[in-house]
Amino acid sequence: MTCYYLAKHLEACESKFSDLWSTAPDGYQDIFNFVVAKECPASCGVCSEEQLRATVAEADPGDWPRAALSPKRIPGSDGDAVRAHLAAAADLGPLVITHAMGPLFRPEAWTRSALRSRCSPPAGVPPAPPWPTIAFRQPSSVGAKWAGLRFENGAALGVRDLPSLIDEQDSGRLAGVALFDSPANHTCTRTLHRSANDHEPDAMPAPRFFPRDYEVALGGRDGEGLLRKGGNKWDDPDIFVSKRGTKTHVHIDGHCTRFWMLQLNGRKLWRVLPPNETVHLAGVPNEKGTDTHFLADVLEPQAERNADVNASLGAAEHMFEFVLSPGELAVIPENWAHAVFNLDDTIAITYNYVDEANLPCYLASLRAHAGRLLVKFFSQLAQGRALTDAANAFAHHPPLAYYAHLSTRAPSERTIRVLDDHQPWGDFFAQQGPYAAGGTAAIEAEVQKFARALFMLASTAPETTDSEEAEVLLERFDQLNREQGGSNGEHDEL
Ligand SMILES: O=C(O)CCC(=O)C(=O)O
Repeated sequence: MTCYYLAKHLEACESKFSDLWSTAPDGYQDIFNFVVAKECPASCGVCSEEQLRATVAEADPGDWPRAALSPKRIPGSDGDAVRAHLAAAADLGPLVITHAMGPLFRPEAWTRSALRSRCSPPAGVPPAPPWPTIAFRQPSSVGAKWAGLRFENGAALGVRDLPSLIDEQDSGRLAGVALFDSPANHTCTRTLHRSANDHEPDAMPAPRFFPRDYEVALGGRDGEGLLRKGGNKWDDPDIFVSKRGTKTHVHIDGHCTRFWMLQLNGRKLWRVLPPNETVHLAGVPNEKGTDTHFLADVLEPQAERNADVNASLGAAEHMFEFVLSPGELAVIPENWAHAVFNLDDTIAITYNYVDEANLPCYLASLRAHAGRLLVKFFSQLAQGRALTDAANAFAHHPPLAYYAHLSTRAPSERTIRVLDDHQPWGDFFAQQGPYAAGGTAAIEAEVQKFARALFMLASTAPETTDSEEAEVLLERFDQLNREQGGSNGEHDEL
């Protein structure tokens, strides 16, 4: 039983976390004031102050109990080899592309001080939301939250722009807080090469190895539209800025997405495990049964405080380990668990995506989600919600709209493409869907087809049994959706 687990589940405890944390390690006081003292009322005699401190201590990663595997490393100039690996990455595992951006990457442009000065808001312009996305470890999140991290918007800890986060990290006040998965376009526009007309030196274009993202297929030219994360423009790519010694607990990225990470400053140590090894990670399903969090600490397999759950890590035969250095780009395939330790202060850009390789897996995960939404749709109708209103609202639900769209238009060809050149991000977004030219009106017309399918689904009340409800609804929805013109060939070329 881990300390984390006890903290979360034991009610009969002798002392309080807030007492144990009364003197927090340097750099963690503000986090603890903010979170631990308020939110860890449960505690227990088994947990010692020493054990709790160790959850955030700057311990170097412990050795893996077996021999680690090394991922394939391919130079960015070898597009064919990259493409071949990406086509089979779900089986082969992670890939490191070396010199990924060629001469576009100049290390001196990506130091902390260079980033700080490039990302300062213009003089006289007060910082405005959306605030930077930050994350930090808290003892009760391990095994209970994605990546063992608590996410906040920066304003919760007084961080309203990237320069102030860098300052607070360096002063030590927020050394344990990372800028994590923060939309780069909001957090620091100048890090991205947005269009052919913007001549921002050193801004990064979309890497040529990943020209497709089906998750923006219903989006428009400038990233507007019905995007997965709630319609936010330019939700990806994301930027990460972390201090040495911070770590991201083992986790799996959601919805079968793959992601790439381009390392811009400092080095990160990665440990990556194939889907068939997650059984050794002491998974805890979340309450909804839609995700699993892990108690085992793959970055500290020998840690005394985790001896019970970490013991099973020794049974995991395949684990890839690598260090990602500036200029290198890592690709982590869908459903591969991974953990990261920042060996230095680091800066990186990431993008989660769906292309021909992981589309079937993504569609299967969307289908499960769409089934739950259809059940919810019917339960709202039963509670008296007006049909037109409900059909319209649910048709705009990104997972349902994406499922309706992609399940009828999934390309038959699964060829992975690699372009000749890196592209400005605006061009990247523009080429994702057939709707860019028509703007949001064209996207809306498309969504209205799903609304009609929902309307007709409800009008022909299905006879279902509880256990089969979602599946029966999905089958009918699929049929009605096709009839609404989902596969009329008009937009088949995504
Ligand atoms: O770099 C990090 O700290 C974590 C990156 C990661 O695991 C992810 O984005 O899924």
